[in-house]
Amino acid sequence: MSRRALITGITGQDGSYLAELLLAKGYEVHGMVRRVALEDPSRRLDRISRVLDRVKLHAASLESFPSIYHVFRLVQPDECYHLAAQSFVSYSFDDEFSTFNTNINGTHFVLAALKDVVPRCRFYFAGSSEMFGKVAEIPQTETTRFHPRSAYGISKVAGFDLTRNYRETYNIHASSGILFNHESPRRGYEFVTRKITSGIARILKGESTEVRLGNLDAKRDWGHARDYVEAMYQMLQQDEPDDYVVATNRTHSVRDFVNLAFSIAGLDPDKYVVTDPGFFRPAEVHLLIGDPAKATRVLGWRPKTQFEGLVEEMVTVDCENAGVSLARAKAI
Ligand code: G4F
Repeated sequence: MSRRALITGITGQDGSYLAELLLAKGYEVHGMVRRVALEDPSRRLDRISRVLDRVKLHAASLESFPSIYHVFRLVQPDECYHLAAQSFVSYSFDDEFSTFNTNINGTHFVLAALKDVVPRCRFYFAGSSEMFGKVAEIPQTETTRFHPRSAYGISKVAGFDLTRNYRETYNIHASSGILFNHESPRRGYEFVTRKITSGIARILKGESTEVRLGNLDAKRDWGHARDYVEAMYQMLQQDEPDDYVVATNRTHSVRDFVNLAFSIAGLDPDKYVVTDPGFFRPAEVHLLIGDPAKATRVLGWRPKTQFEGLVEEMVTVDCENAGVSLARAKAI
């Protein structure tokens, strides 16, 4: 009988890649989605359109314990990947309250339902490099002290602690991935990488003349989401649950991303990129770079896509989607 996986946040970037991976491995894949998503499939289920006929979706809300409990009773999963969250750091400065509600209570509800209904179900929590915040050491590892700089980062530390607590207290097979930034052509438009690559496509199409950005000096360890979901899967295949850094061990500034993306499109960033103080954050995480040695040693995981390939793929796909030929763009 095939194994059953339940993914919260299946409609997001990571959820869509993970659903594809698990289906390819023969899993029966279930997704927990908000009711509004089911009512607006063309927009909200876009990322999982390729697999929509092969996954089973269940309406539930991270704000409602009964709705989550009901889905666990119905699905009886062997593995649960808890990816759903308010994941935009910037927004967490505008609304700390909803970020805490969704990310902390939501994680607690999922863990509590799992413990009650399917205590042998393996659990994955989507931790984040934002937990390191004002970094205590370079590069960051599983033992680096957390110092979050936003409500988002704090909420992820709480989720991480909840996950470890359920592991130690209730003997749940619960693991956390401390994932550094991971991008793809399926990234949300509000995140800086997609904002840049989709902005380039709009410029080439003649629909825009600029890309407005905040802090270009922030540095991130950027990998490809498709690679990172493999690490999530591997964590739940281990005999013992544990926590793992998932990163590339390379860091680049936002400016590096801008320069490479614009050069791929044959454009001069100085003509189009505008620095806008409105996009600066009240507290910034200046430098992230992760050491994935433990994930490599224990899980056999390595990033397959490097920074250059990631940027090229994102620019290319956004231009294709906009109907702009990159070859022609370069000739302009
Ligand atoms: O793309 P970002 O919004 O991602 P951020 O804040 O690093 O968070 C992402 O990665 C985390 C993992 O470390 C996840 F946990 C989290 O859910 C999310 O996926 O911003 C990246 C950097 C920041 O330093 C930001 O200040 O880009 C800088 N930036 C500069 N201009 C901008 C902009 N960010 C955004 N979103 N928009 C700008 O215009």
